[in-house]
Amino acid sequence: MSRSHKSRIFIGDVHGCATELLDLLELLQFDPAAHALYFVGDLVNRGPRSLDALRLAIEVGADSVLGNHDLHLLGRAAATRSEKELDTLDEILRAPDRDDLLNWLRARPVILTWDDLTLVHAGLHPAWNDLQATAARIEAAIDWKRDPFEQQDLRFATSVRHCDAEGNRAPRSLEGNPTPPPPWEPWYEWYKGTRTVVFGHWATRGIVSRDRLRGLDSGCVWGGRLTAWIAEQDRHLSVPARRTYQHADS
Ligand SMILES: [Mn+2]
Repeated sequence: MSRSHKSRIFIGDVHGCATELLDLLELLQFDPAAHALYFVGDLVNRGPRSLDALRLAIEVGADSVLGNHDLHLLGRAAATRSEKELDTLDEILRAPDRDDLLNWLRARPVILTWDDLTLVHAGLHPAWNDLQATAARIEAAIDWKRDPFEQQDLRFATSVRHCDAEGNRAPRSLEGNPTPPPPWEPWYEWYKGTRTVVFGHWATRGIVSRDRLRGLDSGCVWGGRLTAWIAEQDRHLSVPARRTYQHADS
């Protein structure tokens, strides 16, 4: 079976929930000969088994776009970012296969596009029309010797929630507000593209199933669910979190 005939399966934010990832792959009857597997990013951090989640993604031949927590891990490894209170990244940073794992993660794209779909961790800027060119530009500009969040487009793609029509981000003071006042709207309200955007990053919003939008972060690490979307069938499958691993949101 050629790659183009495989069903594409997208999995939401794993955040180190490797046990639930195994549960979900079993429920999906995941078969690498029949399925192409993609993660929306944030494979690691906050949850209990980030090392296993990362190793598993690589072992099963999956691909992923970079999420803000993946970038934070790479920043910590490069000492361009410092430890945060809720980080659960030490087991990766101390692993014997650390370099292989980090090299794999560092090589992941920021945006992946097909004729019909786009995969990005958080969201797309209203001014990004040619997504392939935008992705190439962002990826070419990454300098791993600097804090990745200093690069504004990279930061946008991996962390936006609300923005205005010009793509200006809502101020930090409004980050926790689910319905901030105008002009702030969820980034996807400004999306004019034709491809369906598959994304994660927004556990408090949860599953988004609207025209040209498939948001897959159902908050597994917060005690919610881990969700997969099978593109070829337009079908969701999910498994419950075995427990609540984190209580704060971010
Ligand atoms: Mn995220």
